[in-house]
Amino acid sequence: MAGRAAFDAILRTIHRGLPPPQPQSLERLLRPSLERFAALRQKATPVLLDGLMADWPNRKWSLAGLRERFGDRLISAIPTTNGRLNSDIRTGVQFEAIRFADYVDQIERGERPDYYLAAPGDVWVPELKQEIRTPEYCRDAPWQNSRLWVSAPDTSAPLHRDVAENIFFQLVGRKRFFLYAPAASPWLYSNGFRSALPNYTQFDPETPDYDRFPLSRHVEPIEVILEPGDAIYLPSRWWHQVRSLDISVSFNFWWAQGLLAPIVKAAEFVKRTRGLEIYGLEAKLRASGKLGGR
Ligand SMILES: O=C(O)CCC(=O)C(=O)O
Repeated sequence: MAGRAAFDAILRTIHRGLPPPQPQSLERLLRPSLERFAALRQKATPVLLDGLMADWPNRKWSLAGLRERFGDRLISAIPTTNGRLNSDIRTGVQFEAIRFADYVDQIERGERPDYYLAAPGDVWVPELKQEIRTPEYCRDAPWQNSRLWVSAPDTSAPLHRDVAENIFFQLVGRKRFFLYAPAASPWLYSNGFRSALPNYTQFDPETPDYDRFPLSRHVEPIEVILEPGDAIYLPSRWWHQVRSLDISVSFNFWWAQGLLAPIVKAAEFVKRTRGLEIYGLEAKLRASGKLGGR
């Protein structure tokens, strides 16, 4: 048995073959205080957060408005096949630069482009960071990152997880999230430790293939639909698969603090020096003076 499968088998034995129970639905809280949020982080359970956009200067988001501002800009996007983000266990997730307006035009014509627009906020659309305020819960974290997501209906990202914590804002359209607790991992057929995507699984909760992945029958995802104006907190290492139900615009903040910060910083340093994921594309565009520009 290969490393990851053997590791997961040991974990299942420790749990006597049964996954620990996870909540059926998520709590919804109105702008919890810093102390309350610290307590939520301790519990490491996702929660819906209301009222975090109350102090944003712009709360009216539209695709047309974004095109007006960023239409000519080159923006990063991940190629998709039939709406599903391309991921490869040998090469990981690749980014390409596309023209913002071309992408939006295609979506508005009712087509599904062969891309999922996914652009780190600070580097590619820094103007948005003036309007989409970093939540106070993570403002002082020693490692932070953010991303703008724009997609056609029926675009999806496969089941994966991140070490960083996440607050995810849904700005336009709806998205469906499928969530599993970290403790469900040994039942989800994660990719091998040495693959380019060890944080992705082979199992797909939307089209479950129980002949290939029989153990996944034992774990049920939490399903939640984010409406425009909703935000969700995802603790470190929670599995998530996300599908756009409509034309969708989202913006999220990842952060790492405490023991997680050096882990995330080291992983990002390795990716940056090897030019992996977004970093290779950023280096190329920076050299030609086109990063964040036209
Ligand atoms: O919205 C999506 O499609 C993916 C979001 C995601 O993976 C994340 O915020 O970590």
